[in-house]
Amino acid sequence: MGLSLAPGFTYYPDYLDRAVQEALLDAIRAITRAAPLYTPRMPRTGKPFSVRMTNCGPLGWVSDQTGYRYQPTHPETGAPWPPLPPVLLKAWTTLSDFPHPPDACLINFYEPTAKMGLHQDKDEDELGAPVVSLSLGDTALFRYGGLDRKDPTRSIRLKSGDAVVFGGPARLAFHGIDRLLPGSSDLLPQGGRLNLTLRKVVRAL
Ligand code: MD6
Ligand code: FE
Repeated sequence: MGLSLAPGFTYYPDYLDRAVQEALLDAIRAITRAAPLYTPRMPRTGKPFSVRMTNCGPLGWVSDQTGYRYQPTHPETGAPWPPLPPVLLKAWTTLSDFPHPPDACLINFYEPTAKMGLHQDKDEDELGAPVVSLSLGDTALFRYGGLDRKDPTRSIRLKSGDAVVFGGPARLAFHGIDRLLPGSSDLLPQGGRLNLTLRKVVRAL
């Protein structure tokens, strides 16, 4: 039972209970052992992101000096991404209302000072599917606006266990993370935040 914050944008506070958050964290630890977090770089400038990333699923989103893209292998190890764990497939089935499984789950790790600039998720060919986002660890200030970068924005706090879904008219809305609230969760022993975004990349319809 979610709260509609804008057309196509639904917020599910406390979607994952503590036991499921811990199980998901264990699954992410196994994923990062096989596919280590790496530091992506901005296209053209090569400036490093403050967030580290990895992926699971058949495809993963990567960024380097040559651009943004989805690819089937880790950019540093060359290995295929690990499979999507059942807990993520279940969240997608329940939240997406889309009749095909996701192709990709991008895993973002935020140190206490990391942030993510305002952006659109538009590297997917299947824009009929929503993006399903799950948060673990420290609370983050999540900013969202409209389809134009200059549209007015609002902010919500995404805390550990919260889910948000960006679909329909919100699928290409601008959004970003302004900052974390350090010390707001004890899920991650060293603090910080994990965000997982599930996507259908390849056209299904
Ligand atoms: C984050 N989230 O929460 C970044 N993208 O750390 C995203 O960039 C995002 O939460 C698309 C849909 C939902 C999201
Ligand atoms: Fe995004």
